[in-house]
Amino acid sequence: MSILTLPTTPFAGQKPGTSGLRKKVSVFMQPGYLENFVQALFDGLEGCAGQTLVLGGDGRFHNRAAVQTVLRMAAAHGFGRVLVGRGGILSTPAASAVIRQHGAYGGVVLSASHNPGGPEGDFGIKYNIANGGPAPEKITDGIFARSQTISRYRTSDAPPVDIDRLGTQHLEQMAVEVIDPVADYAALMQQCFDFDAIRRLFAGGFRMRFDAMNAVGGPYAHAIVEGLLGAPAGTVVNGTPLEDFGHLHPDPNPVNAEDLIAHMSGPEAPDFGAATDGDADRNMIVGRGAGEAFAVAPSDSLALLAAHATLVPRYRGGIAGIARSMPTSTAADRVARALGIPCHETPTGWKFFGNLLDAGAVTLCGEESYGTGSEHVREKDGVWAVLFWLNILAATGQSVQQLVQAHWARFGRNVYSRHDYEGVDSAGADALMAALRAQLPALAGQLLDGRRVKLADDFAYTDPIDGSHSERQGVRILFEDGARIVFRLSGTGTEGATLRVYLEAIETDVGRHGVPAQQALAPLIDIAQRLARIEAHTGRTQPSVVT
Ligand code: G16
Repeated sequence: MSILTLPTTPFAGQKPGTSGLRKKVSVFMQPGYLENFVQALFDGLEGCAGQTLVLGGDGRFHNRAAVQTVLRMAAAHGFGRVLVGRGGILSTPAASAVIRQHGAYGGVVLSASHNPGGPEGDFGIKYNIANGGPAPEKITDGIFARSQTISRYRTSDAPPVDIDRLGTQHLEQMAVEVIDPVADYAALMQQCFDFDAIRRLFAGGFRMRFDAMNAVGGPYAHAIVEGLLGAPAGTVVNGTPLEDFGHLHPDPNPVNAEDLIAHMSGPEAPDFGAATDGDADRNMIVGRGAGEAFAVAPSDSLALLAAHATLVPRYRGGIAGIARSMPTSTAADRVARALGIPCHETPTGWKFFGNLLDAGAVTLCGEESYGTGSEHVREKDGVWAVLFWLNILAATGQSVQQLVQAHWARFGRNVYSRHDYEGVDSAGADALMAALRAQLPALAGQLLDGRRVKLADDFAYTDPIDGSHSERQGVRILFEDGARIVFRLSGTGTEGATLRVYLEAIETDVGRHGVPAQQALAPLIDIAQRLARIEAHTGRTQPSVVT
């Protein structure tokens, strides 16, 4: 065991409140940088001696080296056992499942989620607590505070562990158990869904394209979709995790997953398309439309899963409630009303769902950012969402498009879009938000292009379970007709600032459900650009990504 000195400058710029640290690989490779975070983390974990830690990542560049660093430091801090996914691989939801299943003290997940990987890309580390969910703010704030003051770290001098060999080895006194990264997770999925029905669906010729984007969803999709569910070989594409994701940006949306969209267009398109992101917690669902792909908006996906939940064995008895992040459309609220269950509105970030899930107050959760999940783990879960859709498709015999259109006909359509202005100057973005906040008191009751503002505020949230309070979670402008515009700055980017503008309008006229979202939302887009003076503050006339 050694006690080594950290470089004098601690890591800088972790945003307090984010669930982990995400930076360029080059930043993470600075001597002592990762060690600083891990020491600050372990210093705050009381009673971890003798306990079990779960460890794995999404396989991106630097994953293997970081696994060894964390293993050595865990041994020096007296952990009794570390469960590490073979090859250092564990998807974020699988890590959550393993933590819960094995009663672990917590878990370290190495991932920068949907951010690009490779030597020029991003790396990240996050800590999950014993319930399997992201560490709450009091833990992440503590890590950050300690990281600024510590000057040493404790590590083992033992040689690297062979993380490609299943079974138990020892690093000093600590047992290192290399586990199959898929096994526990696949068992959990079989408890959730009607695998027989989905198997029959595939056996009947149903065709699917699962694009794992060269990221960590691949091994799970291969084992479950092609293995356990009998989908033909080739159903899963880009299914081997690559250190640089094969230069793909593993953030499944119609822009980054354009190859999937292309395959879902045209007469040869399979029946169902799906993609997962870098660490397989996000998902995108795509159906086959009339000659073109039919991409399901994540907010609609959450609402539709909730409306059909009783078709799925795990949720056969009904769901207790739904939670969605504030910028996510209110489509789920309509379903909740119809089911007579609560729908909670939380700030952006999966960690805000944890208390509600632990308390049994909600069963399903979702976010506009392609994240959907349930009480089965404490993370959003991309492969679970895809299996949920497959279960519904098998149970109803309908297509994705038929299901969504029927949903809109019953509940109305929440036409939705997100406009991202990526990599803008941080000072300009901050000034934009400050100017918007300053306008809020005067906005209520105003008529903007014929729409009356019902409420304009900066979203604040009090957790109904533990009373913790979060402020300044995004500017929202709610109109009397149900339309909404939300502005917030991303918490996950690593370059400059990203302004997100979320736009939503309610369409109850079935005859207008086919109008393209950008067209239907044009008046709101115009209001948003004017109100926030986006061009003046950012120099941008157009968003960089529209989803
Ligand atoms: C993370 C959180 C998500 C959240 C997203 C927001 O996603 O886990 O719950 O919706 O950040 O991102 P942004 O602040 O950029 O809008 P992930 O997939 O990066 O872990």
